[in-house]
Amino acid sequence: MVFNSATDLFDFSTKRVLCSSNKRKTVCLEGRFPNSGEPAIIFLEKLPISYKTAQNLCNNSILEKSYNSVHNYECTSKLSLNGIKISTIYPATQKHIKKYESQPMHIIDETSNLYINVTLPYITSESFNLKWVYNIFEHKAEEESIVYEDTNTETGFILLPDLKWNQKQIENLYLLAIVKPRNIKSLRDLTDKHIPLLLNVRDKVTKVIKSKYGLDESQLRIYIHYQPSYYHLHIHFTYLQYQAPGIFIGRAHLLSSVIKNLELIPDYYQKKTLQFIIKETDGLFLQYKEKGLVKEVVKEEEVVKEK
Ligand code: M7G
Repeated sequence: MVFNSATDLFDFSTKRVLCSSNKRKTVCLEGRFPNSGEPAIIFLEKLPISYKTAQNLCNNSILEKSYNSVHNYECTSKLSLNGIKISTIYPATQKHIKKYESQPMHIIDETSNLYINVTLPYITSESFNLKWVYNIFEHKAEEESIVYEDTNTETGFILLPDLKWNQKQIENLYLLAIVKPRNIKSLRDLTDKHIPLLLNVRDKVTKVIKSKYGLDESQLRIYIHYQPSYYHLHIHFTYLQYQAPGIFIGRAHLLSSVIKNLELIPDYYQKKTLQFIIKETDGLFLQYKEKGLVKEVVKEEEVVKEK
């Protein structure tokens, strides 16, 4: 949603908190904008303190001694140093709401058979809309944000800032390379034939990041999510020191390992059992649960009986 004035945002009425994180300093709210029938999500995130901001904070703030210690202070800074990034999703579908809602998680062991018989049919019928990706390709959206474009239909890609990055400081640098071929849904579709594509993305993006943002390849976390939210292959580039969401084991696969695996075994990702972490309310989890494919601990009495 594009706001004509900040008033729309101020008048957002909150229905509930979907999730929050003290560590990441974020909170995600479900609610409604004034005069709109459909639900919306707003995601608020405190911005990292860059070196420049830190200096300004020291020079331009009111400091009060904290009540419990002589060494701690509470700092009230100028509004301009107190930025909060706000992202909105409007209209928000039930799928969006589930994606952001805090939920118990589970780990699934997906064999190649389970991929073909459970995951693939589900993602073919149910995955998130890719219109935003095609709009970017056709320069109908975010054209001014494109950092680099390689137009080759087999090895090309578009590099642009991820929605999560406000581009103001490298402390939370987050860029996305979206590949040009439209037939690679995820890691599962990658074979040795895609090595030139992956190398091209890695080599060109790291050069661009070095010249534009001054970071070396060794300072970047470069990875692919499995399962992704959007089934059109894209590669995440984040600053290594930034604890970006989704960098944990069970979600992120380092690009360098992906390339090495494909060099060793051409159909590695068609054969491999892949583990993924998924929320309990996710439709894909429910498919696995219905089919009795979620690992559960056998009750103690049953173990005793079997002895
Ligand atoms: P993912 O691995 O499919 O799943 O990543 P995730 O969203 O659970 O991480 C998709 C990435 O695309 C995320 O990092 C999103 O923040 C980003 N993204 C999603 N949308 C709808 C947009 C968009 O419209 N523009 C941009 N620039 N990034 C987006």
